[in-house]
Amino acid sequence: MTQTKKEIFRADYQPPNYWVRWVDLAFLVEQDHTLVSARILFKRNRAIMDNTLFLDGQHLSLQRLSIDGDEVAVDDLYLTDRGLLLHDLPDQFELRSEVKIYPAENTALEGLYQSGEFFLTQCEAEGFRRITYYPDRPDVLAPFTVTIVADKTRYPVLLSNGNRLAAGDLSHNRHYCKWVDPHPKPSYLFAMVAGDLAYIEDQFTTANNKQIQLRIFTEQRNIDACDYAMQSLKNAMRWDEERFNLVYDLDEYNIVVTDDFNMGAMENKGLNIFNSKYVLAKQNTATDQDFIHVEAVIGHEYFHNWTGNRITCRDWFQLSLKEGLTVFRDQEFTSDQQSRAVKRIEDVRHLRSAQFAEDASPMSHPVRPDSYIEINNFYTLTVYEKGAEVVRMYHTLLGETGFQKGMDLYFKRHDGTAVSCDDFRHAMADANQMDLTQFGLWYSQNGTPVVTAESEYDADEACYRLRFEQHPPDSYRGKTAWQPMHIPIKLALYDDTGRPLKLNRQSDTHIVFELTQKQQSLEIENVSGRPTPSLLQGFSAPVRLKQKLTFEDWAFLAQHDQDAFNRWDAAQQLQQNIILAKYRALQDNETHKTPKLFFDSFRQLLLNEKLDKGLVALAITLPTLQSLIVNMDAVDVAVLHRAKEQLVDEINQHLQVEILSVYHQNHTDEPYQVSARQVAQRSLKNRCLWYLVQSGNKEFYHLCHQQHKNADNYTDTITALTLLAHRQAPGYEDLLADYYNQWQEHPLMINKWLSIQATIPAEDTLDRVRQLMELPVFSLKNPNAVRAVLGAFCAGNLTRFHAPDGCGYAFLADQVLALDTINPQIAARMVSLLNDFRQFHPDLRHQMLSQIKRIHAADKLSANVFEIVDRALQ
Ligand code: 0A1
Ligand code: ZN
Repeated sequence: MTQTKKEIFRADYQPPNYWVRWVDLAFLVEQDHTLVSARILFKRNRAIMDNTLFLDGQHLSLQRLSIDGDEVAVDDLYLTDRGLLLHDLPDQFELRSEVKIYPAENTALEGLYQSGEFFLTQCEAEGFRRITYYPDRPDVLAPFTVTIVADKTRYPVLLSNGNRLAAGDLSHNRHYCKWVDPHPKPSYLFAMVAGDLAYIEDQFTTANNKQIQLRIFTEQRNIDACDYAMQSLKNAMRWDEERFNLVYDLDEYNIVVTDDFNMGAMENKGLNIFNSKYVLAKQNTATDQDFIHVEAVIGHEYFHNWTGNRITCRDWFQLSLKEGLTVFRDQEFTSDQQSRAVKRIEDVRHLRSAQFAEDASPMSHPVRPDSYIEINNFYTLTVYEKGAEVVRMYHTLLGETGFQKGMDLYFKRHDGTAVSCDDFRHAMADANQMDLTQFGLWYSQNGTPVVTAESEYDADEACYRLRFEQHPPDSYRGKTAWQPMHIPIKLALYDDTGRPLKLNRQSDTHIVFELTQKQQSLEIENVSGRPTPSLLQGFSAPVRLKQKLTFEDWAFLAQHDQDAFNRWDAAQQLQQNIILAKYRALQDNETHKTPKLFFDSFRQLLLNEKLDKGLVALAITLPTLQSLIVNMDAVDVAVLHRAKEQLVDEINQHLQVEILSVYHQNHTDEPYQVSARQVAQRSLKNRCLWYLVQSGNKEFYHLCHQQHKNADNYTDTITALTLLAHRQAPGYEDLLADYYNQWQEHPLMINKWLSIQATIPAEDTLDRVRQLMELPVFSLKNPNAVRAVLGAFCAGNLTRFHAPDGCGYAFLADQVLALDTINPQIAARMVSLLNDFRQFHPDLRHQMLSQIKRIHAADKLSANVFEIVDRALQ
């Protein structure tokens, strides 16, 4: 093991010794290398009496360097593989440097790298140091001017941040482009692109009547798949004006699309770079979910322009300042465009299965972490998704008006600067004259708090009392004792006819109870019969709520709750209870009989025509194995899978007629649209098809083949193909072969084909996966392909990944070690798939741990992978 990076602590934050006044960069792009010339004006930070300056720099070949025109011999510099130390510096000086870099050799996809035939950059979090020597930290903000020079034939498109100022021809078939970004920004928001890219364009007129030029650049072969993304961009720009009063601030907005990207997309000022997965979408190549994700990610990156770019992070510990807030904003955008209920349920489903798992794992960390070795390991569900829940709680506590007042004050105070999560909290508090001191614990205490609720009804007094208690999470690992948090609990009470009770003098039928103490009670008077409580409506806080409701109570809520989220959740609780009961019975060699009430409740939801069909589809979707495992100990995955299958069989036995009829009712031949109504209808129909095919009945295989053949849209085709392949129904291999022949030149489409096969729940799937990885369409260098095969197998095929002989774990470890030499960021993401080892049966857990140990002991591990496995072993 070689670990070259040390642990960095939030408490050690120091402002920089020098600020940067401006940056002027010039890129001379050649095929095999790029020459980067930098002119940077530094000015000493008067608050600090230190005239040394450390400039980050990695994988740079320094050609020359001068200070105020005086050349410094490279041999005289304090130069290491992490950067350059300058000392005895004047108060203000101009640094000039020239470095050579080799983008085609950069497989880590950080800094300047090659994708296909073009070059592009990724600088967040610390990629800029692979481009030039610079104080590569988010609190150093400067305006940038960038000139790019390149061969005109090979690289006709030259882009950078801001507005294009000039362009023209040069000798030797070269040309140049000069870009100016007037908004001071940290280096992580820098971007540049050079290549032969096609584009589509459009305009947007802002609320203050400015015309913005919008362009999406992509390789020619994808140019017909960008229209939906363009429309999404315009929707996002309008929405941010209307809901947040935020208007775009440059003359142009450019997006570049690449197949080679470590994450989803990047919000570089005025020049977003997108993973092709979140831009390219056409009716015959994208599912409804793909379209919705495109709109959400386009929105997310656009919203960063104000929450992230105009106001950025003081240091990387504050990452959730921009990410939590921007995820909250993109969630609201999707909720306003699509179905709010469905969006909330999907987000919480993801949070409770994946973020709760992270928060119970060795990687558990607060929303604002206290330390890290490799910051790229902290682009986590906790920082993003739990961070968004924290922002949502301000919204729940303050209401839309109060929240917007807080946002206004935040921009008024901090526009153009780099700030902390505390600054955001203070703006929210001050704008609303509210004390949010205790609320700050959401940023500092890790783990998922547990809230228990007990109720008491006093018929004589007509009084109903709810007693709440909050408990520290098992995984809490702060240095000080855990403190009770400020937890908003939105709730309602229903009488036995399903009508909500009036809860206060204002006759509100729901209230937000603020749980701030360890134990706290709420009393409601004039309650004429024992009500059924609906607690934590809309999932008003990211906690594990434990309440003693009966099977009948859950069924009642599944039928009556007016809060769509809690209605879905009640249905889930019923399903979860049954699956767990079957799991225990299987372990004890007993049989479990599902109560009739369950099927009645299921039928009511399935056939309820008044409900949003998207909600019905979710309510009849059984919990995933992953979401069950988070709430269990010593899990035997194979038995859990069998328990779930038993329930599916019983549902089919009792309700197949109804399921088939709902399928047919929702199988229309309307022309395809990505409208909320049609998306909901397809999701319900395809969930019904899932049940039908699970029965193994040939008639339904036929139905599935019919849908596959006749569909006019990709959602219906790929669903049918997936169902047939996962059941290994007759003919599925031919369908897969046809698919490959049709789409082998299209990486996104092939990735779906790879994922379908990696998630077949069959004994020989690991062999299949190994074969798939030999195909020319697969490469460990491509993160999307790695996620499509490895990610899908390990996270989406739990029975095979957790095969009792441990072959799944050994396979993952082999791949992680191979990947680590290519792309440490992706290797670290993949090794994290072993992080939940504590949840499993000792036979599985020990094998998972032995693979973690094997990786830990390997030579030359990246800091990225080292940090994950080292934490797991602590
Ligand atoms: N800020 C981006 C996510 C992102 C983070 C790191 C990256 O490279 C290591 C790339 C993108 C977002 O939130 O969309
Ligand atoms: Zn983001």
